[in-house]
Amino acid sequence: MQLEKYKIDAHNNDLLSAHQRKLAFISSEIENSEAIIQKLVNFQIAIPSWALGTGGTRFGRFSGGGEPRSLEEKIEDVGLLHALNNSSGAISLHIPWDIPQNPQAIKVLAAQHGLRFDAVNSNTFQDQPGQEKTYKFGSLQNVNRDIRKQAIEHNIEVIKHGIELGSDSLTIWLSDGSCFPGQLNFRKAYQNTLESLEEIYAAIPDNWKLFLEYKAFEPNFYSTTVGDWGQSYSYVKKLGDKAFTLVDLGHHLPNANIEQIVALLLMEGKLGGFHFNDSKYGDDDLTAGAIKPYQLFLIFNELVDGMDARGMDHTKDLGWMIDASHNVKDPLEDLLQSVEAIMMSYAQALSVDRIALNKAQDENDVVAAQEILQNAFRTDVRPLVAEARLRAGAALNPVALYRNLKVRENLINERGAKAVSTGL
Ligand code: LRH
Ligand code: MN
Ligand code: MN
Repeated sequence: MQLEKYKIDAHNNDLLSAHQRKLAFISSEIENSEAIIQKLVNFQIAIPSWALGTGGTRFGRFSGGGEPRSLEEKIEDVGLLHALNNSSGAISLHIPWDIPQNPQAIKVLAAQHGLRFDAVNSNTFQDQPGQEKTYKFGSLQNVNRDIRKQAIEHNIEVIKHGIELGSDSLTIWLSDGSCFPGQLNFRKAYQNTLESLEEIYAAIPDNWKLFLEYKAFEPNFYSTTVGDWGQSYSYVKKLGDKAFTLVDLGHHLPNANIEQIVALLLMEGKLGGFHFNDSKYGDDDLTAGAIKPYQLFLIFNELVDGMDARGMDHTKDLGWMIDASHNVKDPLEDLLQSVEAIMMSYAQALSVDRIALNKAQDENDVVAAQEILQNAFRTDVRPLVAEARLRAGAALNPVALYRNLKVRENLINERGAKAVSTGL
């Protein structure tokens, strides 16, 4: 489906005067609003190819229809998102869920939609049809050298696909671990995993990054071999300068202080990037900001502070990705909501008066510090995010335009009501 520019312009014209009123107010409230808008225009969040279809649970999956049936259609869907919000200019592929048969043509198609390829993800948590050896008892940690070798080779294969597409990072998430005490020798599992990672790391090109994503539980329920940020950090530290920890917001034990984890990883130069989502219980993969928006803001507060302290480029020096996929929403509407929530948190964090905050911290003025952060969080920055979209030629209200244009209905007409995407 094509989203013509004149339709976006007509939508924007309808909303323009109300938008300008709100923008004028917020610009008078926030001193650096112009600089924030510029940063928002440049900020891009990668869309995972596996979030374009309705996710499911092990109890069922309820497709909404019109889901992308091929990598080409997934790129088209991300292209639609990007046309609507100008903030989804990259796609993250999961291999072998998405194998580019003709990488050159795929690259051209992505470029036509203004998209680039973000991190490529390997998959050694499932057995694929025709696969020789099983990952039932782990992949990179496995007691069997041949199984480890198969998993290493798969990762190297994924790097090759990524190089062909112009990607510059590999994300490794391992489901490796154990379900029962005694099943695994923790130290041997660690050593095997480290040696396997070293072999993969040796195949990482010089201009690439390796992201090691941690997760506390699931599918293993007693131990996970890369179970928390400390474990990931200990591996990436040993691997070298191209290896970093990836934080997926849903992968922590309840009440973990994620913003503190982020601050410390950044300080150590080992924060690689994010998988944004939200959750109430565990790895629920709900829309970013749907449950704990204050936490999302506090994370961005640390990011802005820490990245600026290290002179990092907000747009390039970390990997920004969404990782969400659930059961009840139209996935494209959900992704628009996630991107909006992330942009709002980023804008709010950029509006924090850092000099005043530092002063309050240095004077142990707890109340003032809290006031500064909560003021920023309670400020409605949506007009700034909308203005960034307007300036970039995207829609003032992407979800409303998506609905007005009946995008899902069109996709169902084109692809069929039973079209179900590959992935989780
Ligand atoms: C694991 C995870 C990881 C996978 C994705 C499908 O829970 O977050 O990032 O690659 O889900
Ligand atoms: Mn993830
Ligand atoms: Mn996850």
